[in-house]
Amino acid sequence: MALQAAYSLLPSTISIQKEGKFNVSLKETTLTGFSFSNQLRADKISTLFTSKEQRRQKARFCNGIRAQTVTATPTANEASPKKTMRKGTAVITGASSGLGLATAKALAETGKWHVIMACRNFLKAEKAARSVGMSKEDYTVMHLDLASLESVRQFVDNFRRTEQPLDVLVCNAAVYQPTAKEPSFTAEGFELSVGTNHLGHFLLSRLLLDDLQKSDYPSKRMIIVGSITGNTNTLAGNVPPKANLGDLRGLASGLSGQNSSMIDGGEFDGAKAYKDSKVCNMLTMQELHRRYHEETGVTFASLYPGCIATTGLFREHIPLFRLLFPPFQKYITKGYVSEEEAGKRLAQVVSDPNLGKSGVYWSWNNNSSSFENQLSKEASDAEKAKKLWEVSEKLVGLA
Ligand code: LMG
Ligand code: NDP
Ligand code: PMR
Repeated sequence: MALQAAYSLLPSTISIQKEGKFNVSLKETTLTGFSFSNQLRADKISTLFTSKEQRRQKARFCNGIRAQTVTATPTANEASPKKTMRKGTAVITGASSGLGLATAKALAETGKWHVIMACRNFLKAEKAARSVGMSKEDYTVMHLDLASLESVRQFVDNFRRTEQPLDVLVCNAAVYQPTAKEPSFTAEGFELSVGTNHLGHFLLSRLLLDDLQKSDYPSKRMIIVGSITGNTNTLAGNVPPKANLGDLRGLASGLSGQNSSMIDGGEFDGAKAYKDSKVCNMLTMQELHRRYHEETGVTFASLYPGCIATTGLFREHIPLFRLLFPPFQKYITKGYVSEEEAGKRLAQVVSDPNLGKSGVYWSWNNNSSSFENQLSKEASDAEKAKKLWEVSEKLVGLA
């Protein structure tokens, strides 16, 4: 019965193998792995071109090679990655556990990055960094509580006072309240999941865009972590409750619980609020791309790193779920990835020249090769993205 119900949810892009295993999309199973030797060639070639016209030729040439290897192609506005004398500086929100911590570790290990761990719990972040073996010179912990817009502004001021450049911003932190019966609220009175995951990051990204723009780093990027569960063109996105922002009437009236704590104006549901917040994250990335990519040269991207079933995200779920969810994802859906692997994936979106295209929602196939994934109808709705932008601006005090 459960299986039948699950099958009936399948959209046309999802294939099911005979044994009853799920594959997220056909594209994932048919893509070939990407060839490292070709990439090396492309990078060698890139150093041979210097003038503007030569760079254009190089872009055409390298794009040809890349098209055979991965689906990513660098855009005209992102300068070709060249050797830089200084380390890159990446701010990662929620780097005290899970994906954020694994990404901080992966970047620090390259020796090319200094990571600003933007965390609500200073001591936890410091301990976490040490527990994964990060060296003191590779990171700085700075306080940021995304559930307070005042704290977001304070963080930006504190960061600017350090006079470090900002080369990459990773909006990663999130809360998930699957078992909450009643909504809880941020300092400014917004429902906690959307308030933290979307509104806190919305203000942070808008404020730090100026700093990113000023950076002289060859590849400046802003990444907002999305998820498959917000995309209703997938099986995972069809597990109830489904994401749906409706006409944003609840958000427009302040998400305060007076009228509604849900974006669509409906009854509170913690799992739906989280999935809605992920749709907001993916819409915001695309709106940033449309408004600012050309003008600033910043690459905007989102991603689904795979199902990291062991992270702290599920801390509020019932114990039975926490016990069964990792084996379910490992052996049944095959969507499971370790924190380490997911961290490497996000680190690629931060610094890999092949993933320099703006406006993309990245995913990985079973061979761990990246590809540009399709977002659901709602998560790619440009009208909705614009409306979300305008309503969010008002809520965070930017308009
Ligand atoms: C909502 O319910 C709540 O309303 C909301 O408040 C919030 O909590 C939200 O996302 C959180 O959940 C949605 C959810 C609740 O409902 C469903 O998912 C509907 C389907 C329920 C079906 C449950 C049966 C599971 C059977 C799995 C079959 C999948 C197909 C596999 C094909 C296999 C072929 C061989 O649901 C739950 O919360 C229930 C808890 C779900 C736990 C998920 C783990 C499933 C465990 C399945 C056993 C796996 C055992 C692992 C061992 C593998 C060894 C090989
Ligand atoms: P974790 O719970 O392990 O990490 C979330 C991080 O966010 C923690 O460091 C947490 O801090 C931080 N955080 C929560 N609230 C705030 C706040 N108010 N201010 C600042 N930081 C805060 O979960 P994951 O690593 O799994 O999640 C990371 C991202 O990955 C999220 O965006 C999630 O949506 C996304 N994702 C996760 C998937 C998964 O399967 N796990 C799949 C797809 C996407 P603290 O340590 O203090 O609690
Ligand atoms: Mg889901 C290909 C199948 C697939 C994938 C990749 C995920 C990812 N999930 C899949 C399938 C299913 N899940 C099926 C068939 C079920 C019904 C048994 C199911 C159930 C389920 C639950 C109850 N899944 C969940 C939950 C959660 O509470 C998680 C959630 O929705 O959090 C918002 C979750 C997730 N499943 C995933 C991923 C990545 C999650 C974590 C949520 C996220 O970060 O977006």
